Amino acid sequence: MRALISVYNKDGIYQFAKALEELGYEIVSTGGTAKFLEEQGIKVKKVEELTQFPEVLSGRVKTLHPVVHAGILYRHWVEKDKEEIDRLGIKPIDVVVVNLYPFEEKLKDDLTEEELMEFVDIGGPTLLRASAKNFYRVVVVCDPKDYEWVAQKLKDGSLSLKDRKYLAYKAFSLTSYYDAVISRSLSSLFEMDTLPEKFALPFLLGATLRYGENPHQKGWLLQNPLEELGITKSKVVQGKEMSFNNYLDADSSIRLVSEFEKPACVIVKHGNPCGVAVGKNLTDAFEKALNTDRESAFGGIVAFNDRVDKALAEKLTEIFLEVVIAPEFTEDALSLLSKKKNLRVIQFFGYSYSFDIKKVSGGYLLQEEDNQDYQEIKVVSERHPTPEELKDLLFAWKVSKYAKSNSMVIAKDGRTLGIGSGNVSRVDSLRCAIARAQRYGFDLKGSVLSSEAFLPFRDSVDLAHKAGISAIIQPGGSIRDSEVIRAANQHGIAMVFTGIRHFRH
Ligand code: 93A
Repeated sequence: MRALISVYNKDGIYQFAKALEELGYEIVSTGGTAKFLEEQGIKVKKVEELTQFPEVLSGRVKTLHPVVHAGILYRHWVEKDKEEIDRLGIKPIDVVVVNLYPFEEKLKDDLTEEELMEFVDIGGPTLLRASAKNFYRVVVVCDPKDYEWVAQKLKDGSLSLKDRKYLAYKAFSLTSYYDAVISRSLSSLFEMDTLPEKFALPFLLGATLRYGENPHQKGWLLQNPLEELGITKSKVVQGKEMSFNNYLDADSSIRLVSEFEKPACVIVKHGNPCGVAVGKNLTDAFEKALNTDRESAFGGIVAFNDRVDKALAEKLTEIFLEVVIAPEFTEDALSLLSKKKNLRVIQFFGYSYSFDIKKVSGGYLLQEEDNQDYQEIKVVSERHPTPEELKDLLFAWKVSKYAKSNSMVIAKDGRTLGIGSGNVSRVDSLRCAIARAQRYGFDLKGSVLSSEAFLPFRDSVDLAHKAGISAIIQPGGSIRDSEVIRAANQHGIAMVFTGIRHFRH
């Protein structure tokens, strides 16, 4: 019996090699691994002895040899294979233990292109793929976490075909992931601006969730290792495990809150913002966001773009919230929040734009993320917005980007007063936004309105005027723009066009 061991990360390899040796395996190893094991008293045969060929090109070619690969790929149940390896004097290899050059980790170091390319492992993935292909006979181990149980099962003879299939599946998952990391890193390193025709989406299982959107659906969290930031890379500081819906809402909230200057607060419910504010300080921003719509904020997800302190934590514990997210928490804030056992507290480290994927039956829709705010702010009405109105218009416009279509956002003084979203009719969203604002006694006089897509009719302008709204921001581009602008002029409303829309489905 023969085991080939070639590992970059030598952690735990001595114990595993020792176990294999005791089971009667002959250990074959590459240069560094052989040296490491020999120093600890394990008898090792160098791959070079096996192949009768030295490691060349500074180790670029070590195991890429027919004697190695025929030893791995040999099928003892195929007569011709048997006859061939006997004739060529090749001995079968039964266990292959490999871990790869750490290309992904080296991306973080400041290496030159040439230095980085040396961390692209060629022989290692080849060993893994060959062994995984031949799982009927070969045991392939690519993760140090598996050393212990594999050794144990080899010892008591209980390593099953199912185990070998699992190990093979793991090896192929690793090599596909490894290559995807290389491909995507090179796309930025080489400044490629196109996507390859076929490209892998290398996801890592981040967590098995309690369930999906509903309890009868299974759910998982997948991490894209090529994206450094985002909700899947955040830290759960305390509280119950995050649910599928928590992740969705938390994601919307960190993306929206990241759009604003500090200090800002966003409260999200069912994927929609229900209160957003910038403030004098974070507590002020929170109170304003909360008071947009206290009813909807019940059980909400709250995100901040600055450090949460004790005073704010006190306020946060007064109401029922599902998740609190911030880039930082003071110690005393955390100890206060920790009294609420079920409250999930998440530290996030930022958010970066990448691709947006939506599932449709039989495939996916892929798009660039919506990372453009507007083309140009063009005043189309007779009256120009005042500087205060313009500030509020741009604030509300950011919120519109994250509210599901059709949405209408009413705001004033850096805070939302009423948000209507996810309606199939735009004017209904406005009715909803006004009703919400009025329910809490807000005076809408001098407030502004943002519509994430064009106003198709003048009805929304008329209704806005009746409610006291004095300025409107929208993309423009409707065939009835002139009618809509006329309505604004009749009411003395200032209207600006952005030139782009922010549909969100
Ligand atoms: O440079 S390689 O791509 N060429 C090879 O033929 C080869 N075979 C194994 N790298 C190769 N390996 C890798 O070497 C393994 O994946 C492992 O990470 C590493 C172990 O080398 P050493 O035993 O010399 O430390």
